[in-house]
Amino acid sequence: MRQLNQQNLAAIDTQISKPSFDRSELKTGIVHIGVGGFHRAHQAYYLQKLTETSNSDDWGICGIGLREEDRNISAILKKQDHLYSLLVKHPNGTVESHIIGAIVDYKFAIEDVQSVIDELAHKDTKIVSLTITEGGYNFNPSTGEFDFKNPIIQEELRRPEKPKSVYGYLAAALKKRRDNKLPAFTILSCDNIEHNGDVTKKMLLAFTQKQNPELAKWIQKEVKFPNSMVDRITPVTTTEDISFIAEKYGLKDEWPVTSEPFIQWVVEDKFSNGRPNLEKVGVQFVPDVKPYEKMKLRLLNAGHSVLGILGALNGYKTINECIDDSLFNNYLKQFMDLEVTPVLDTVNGIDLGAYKQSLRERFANPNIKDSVSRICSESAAKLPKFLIPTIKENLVNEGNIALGTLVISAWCYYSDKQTDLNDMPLDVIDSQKVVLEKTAQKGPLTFIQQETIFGDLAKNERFVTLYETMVKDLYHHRDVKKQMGNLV
Ligand code: CS2
Repeated sequence: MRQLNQQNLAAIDTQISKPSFDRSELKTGIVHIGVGGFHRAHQAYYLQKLTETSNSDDWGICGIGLREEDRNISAILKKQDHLYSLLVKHPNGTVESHIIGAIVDYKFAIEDVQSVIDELAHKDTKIVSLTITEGGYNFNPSTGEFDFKNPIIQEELRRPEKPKSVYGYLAAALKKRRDNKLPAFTILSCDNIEHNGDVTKKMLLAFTQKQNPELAKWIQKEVKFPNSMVDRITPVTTTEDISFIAEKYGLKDEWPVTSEPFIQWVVEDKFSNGRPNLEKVGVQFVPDVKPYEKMKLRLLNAGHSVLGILGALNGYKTINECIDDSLFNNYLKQFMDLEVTPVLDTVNGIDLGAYKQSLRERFANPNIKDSVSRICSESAAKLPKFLIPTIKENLVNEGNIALGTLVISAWCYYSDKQTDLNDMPLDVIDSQKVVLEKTAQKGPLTFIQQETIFGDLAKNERFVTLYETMVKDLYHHRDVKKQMGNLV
């Protein structure tokens, strides 16, 4: 068996596609913070395709890890010369395999603060992109304001030369660029947040206004923050994926990534310092990405949460298992049609009916086996972006809220018991797990009174009455399918 690395690349099985460009020539035009499965299956894949089809060597990627959890990733990527395999799994069982070489360097910030700042401040760095998760932006979801109470932020305000958070690093690097008279980079958020670029801008400005008001003025003037909508379902890598690559290609890859065939990236065309010609490989550049973002987050991501949370209580382990159940499939369809569609704006050139249908087909891909536990993970950060706003908008419009409300009721049970309805333990992954459990145990009303998640939803009589009835029924009869069946 061959270790995946640059030296062995030439000798590797020809059935797996390999980067056709000279990686040693690639400059790191993009520095990416938060290299996980999604970035590797999405942005890095697009950049590989671009570098293969164009003559440009300006757009290699340097990955950055800011968290302790990134230590292991850093070691594996280093061992593999930042190469990894991407397995694209089609619904008919076909697997397309690629070795991706678009990431050419990686820096683990905890070990080397200065080299991360230097990389960001390097003249070749034109774009800093982010996948730091929905919960990573340090704002209070109910007020939308920057959270200055975070002790890490407090520390960074006192000691700007010792950054820890994404904002600390961006500020330190932008300061260095300004002082060295280099142009600012673009900050490109690729997280599932509506108006992700605007949010990043607002947060970085709030932070720098406190830390260094002169710098904040420069950032305001020089840095562009395009909004973007990203899409590709990327399940958690499993040991089976690692064995598949070992058996099929004789390759030792400790951190492959798998994905569905579908891929989409819609970006606002406003960049501070140039951009790759990604339109050549299918990226859409548009003047305003907001309608695309809202459509995707409220249908796909919320749809995932609907299936995941209800499915978890019902004992399902994968998303395709959920959607194969006709009740779940129908429930999701009704949720999309009756509760989400009325709050969406029309998106030019998109047939919403076909889009919704395609989502249900993508969820049904039997080879993806996307786990319910991944979908339910970090729900405290996801639901305020994916689902709760839809309920709130429907309350204002006097629209339908029942299908979404049952999901909130189920989430209360899930957080409280951490078991399915047959008392089988669930793998709850949430940085707010302890708080969620405590508040749910104090009672379902206390659960929805968590303002950082629900805002003032617990003050809405129509919502509270329905929610309390549903929770009572769920705790008493423990039959979520019956409740779902009554609603569709
Ligand atoms: C998922 C997303 O995090 C989630 O719960 O909905 O990771 C989803 O798979 C991607 O956004 C697809 O583009």
